[in-house]
Amino acid sequence: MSDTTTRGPVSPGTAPPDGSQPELNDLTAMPTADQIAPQGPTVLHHLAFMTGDELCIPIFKRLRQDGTLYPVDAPQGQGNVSQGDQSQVSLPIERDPIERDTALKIYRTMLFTRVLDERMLAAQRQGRLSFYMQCTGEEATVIGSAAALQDDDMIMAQYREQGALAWRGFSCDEFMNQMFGNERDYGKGRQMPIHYGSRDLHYMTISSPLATQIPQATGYAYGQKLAGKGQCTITIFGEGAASEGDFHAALNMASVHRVPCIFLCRNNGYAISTPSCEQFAADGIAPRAFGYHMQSIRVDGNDVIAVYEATLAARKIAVETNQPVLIEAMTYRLAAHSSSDDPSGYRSKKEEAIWRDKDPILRMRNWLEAQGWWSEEEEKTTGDQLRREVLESMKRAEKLAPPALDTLISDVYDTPTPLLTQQLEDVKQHIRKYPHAYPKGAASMGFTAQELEDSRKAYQERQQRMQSHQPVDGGQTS
Ligand SMILES: Cc1ncc(C[n+]2csc(CCOP(=O)(O)OP(=O)(O)O)c2C)c(N)n1
Ligand SMILES: [Mg+2]
Repeated sequence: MSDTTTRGPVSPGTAPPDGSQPELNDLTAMPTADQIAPQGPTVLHHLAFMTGDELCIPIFKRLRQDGTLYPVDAPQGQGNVSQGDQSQVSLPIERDPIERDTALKIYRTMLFTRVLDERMLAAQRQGRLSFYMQCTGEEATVIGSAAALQDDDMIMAQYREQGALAWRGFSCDEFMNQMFGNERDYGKGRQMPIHYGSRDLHYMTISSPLATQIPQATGYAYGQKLAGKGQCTITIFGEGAASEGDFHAALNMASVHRVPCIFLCRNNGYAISTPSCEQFAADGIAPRAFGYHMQSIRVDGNDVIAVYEATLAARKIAVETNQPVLIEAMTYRLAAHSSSDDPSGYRSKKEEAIWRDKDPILRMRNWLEAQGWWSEEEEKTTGDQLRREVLESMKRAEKLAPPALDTLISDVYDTPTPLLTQQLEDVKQHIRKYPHAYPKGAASMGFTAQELEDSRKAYQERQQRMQSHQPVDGGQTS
């Protein structure tokens, strides 16, 4: 027995059936339950529990690994984004999926990101850099999505999305200055490597506490909606971060307040050593959107065309109808979690090999070559040129001085507090005593190379005297 006359509860974020925008907080403008077309039985007179397994979320794929395209299947809509019925939105897929110049720029950015990752991990192993995190294997998700946005849309990322920043034009020198924390680092050397950010490029500075950027993105997108300039925000996060409460609060608020925000989850299979099968019992991240009455799509994250088209369509929905969208990109973290991690302790070489065969860069290269847009020769020349660029840039950044010591206490208070000022003075005194132990800090305080050398020798002599139990003050005892 079923009853199809009523349907509820109704989300207050649901648009009126006439397609007009409800005023915020104007609940009288919201549709009532009977205005929403029922789609199935809403009242049952027998027990029926549901788990969500009734839904099977497919994966949107466009590109095979050999570079050929899958034939597009129905339905193909006319590109209308429905305001009223949000149950399904189909947008047309362009026949030429990505135009040539954009495709080549995406590919070069993917190559740059891979080269940067290789060189910086090597630099960390050589002791030149304290820490690094690779995007390896996830370049299609990160760069394909960034490429589908407008340049002034906001990006709020997690930490593995250097490719999105490179896409926006962050230079190799800017990456290096951040990683080496030198005087040109926008963050003034206060953060670990990989905490990039650029106000000019609309890329919020990375913050490591997981998921903090997700509710911030909802808030930022709300501001964009109020500003009415047709911009949106994308927030990118891992499936591990989606276990934080912040994720749920962010989606709920975004849906209730109808904000133009794209939530892009990189489901790369792991949160450090925890495989996704141990992270959640349900079918991944995509279905979580339904709990908030949001549109959701799952894409092959190693398929740059699928990611690009899904993000393009999500942007259209977000900006034209002020609705948030969730994208779950299925991909794989080919590298270790970070330079401090060793995945051999928790996953097999066989598993890694399976995913190496699905390399997103190789897949895109195959497609570009099939289009006649790329060649073996260009691959080699570009690879050599990128490796040179990264190495030269690294050498430049390493040589630059650190930020001036006084900046340690600037930017928080208009006038630093007496305690902070005293602490800075203590640091300086300590450096004056042992300048050779803090060569960069000492250099920024005006110590010459000769003075550092003298300090080092004096220190060594003191140490030797102490080891041979000679009095430090030259034998004079009181
Ligand atoms: C609030 C918080 N808890 C724990 C950590 C430690 N931590 C750093 S990265 C990470 C795993 C995140 O996994 P995921 O979100 O899937 O991103 P991925 O590293 O796979 O890209 C954890 C637990 C943290 N940085 N912040
Ligand atoms: Mg992960």
